[in-house]
Amino acid sequence: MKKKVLNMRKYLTIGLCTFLVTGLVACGDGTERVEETDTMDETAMMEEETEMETDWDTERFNQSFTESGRFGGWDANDDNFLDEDEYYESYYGTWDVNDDDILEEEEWSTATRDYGMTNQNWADWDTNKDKKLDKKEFRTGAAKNNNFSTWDKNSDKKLDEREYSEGVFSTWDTDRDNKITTDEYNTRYNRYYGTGMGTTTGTTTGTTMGTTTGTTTGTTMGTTTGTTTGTTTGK
Ligand SMILES: [Ca+2]
Ligand SMILES: [Ca+2]
Ligand SMILES: [Ca+2]
Ligand SMILES: [Ca+2]
Repeated sequence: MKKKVLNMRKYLTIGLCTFLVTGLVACGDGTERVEETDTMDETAMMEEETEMETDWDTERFNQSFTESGRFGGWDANDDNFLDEDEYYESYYGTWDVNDDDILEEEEWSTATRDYGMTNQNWADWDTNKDKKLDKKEFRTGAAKNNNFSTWDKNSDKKLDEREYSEGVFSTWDTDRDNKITTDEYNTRYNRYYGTGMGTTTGTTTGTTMGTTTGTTTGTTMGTTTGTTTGTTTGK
């Protein structure tokens, strides 16, 4: 018996042209924001502090210093005294007027003058010659001028707030007449201990933000599928 089976299947599937175009174009709306804030009226900030033209004596200075709250911030262990470590830490921060944790020559130069340290030589302080003072260099240099023990009136090796304040006052009162002029006070006090009285503070902040956001997305997909299957079986 002969059986011939021809099974031919021709199966052609042509899937042609499945063509998908997805085009998505999204143009975000341009967003533009402009903010201008706080253009302060500087005339409004003008001080009327003419009554501050009197000199500063010790009492007034102490009061101002106490009100600044600086001392408590330096007293790391909260025992109401500054020991030498606390003192030098605070002193370093005081001299670092721009608060960048580096004592540059310019800051050093101004501060040594303001704190009555005459005939100082930068090279003697900056012993590793990197053009800045680290805390160790600072302490060594400052200790030679011995303000700590001079200010420590009762010689208990620590400074209370009054000793500190009077120490600063006596350092700044260079002609020893127990007065500091308003000019000297304003310049030095505000430089080292923050904003005191008789100060004009003006802040002008202008912020302009312009933001434009655009998103364009295009997707094109083209798919062509063709399948041909032929099977021949002979027996
Ligand atoms: Ca302390
Ligand atoms: Ca600095
Ligand atoms: Ca140095
Ligand atoms: Ca003391």
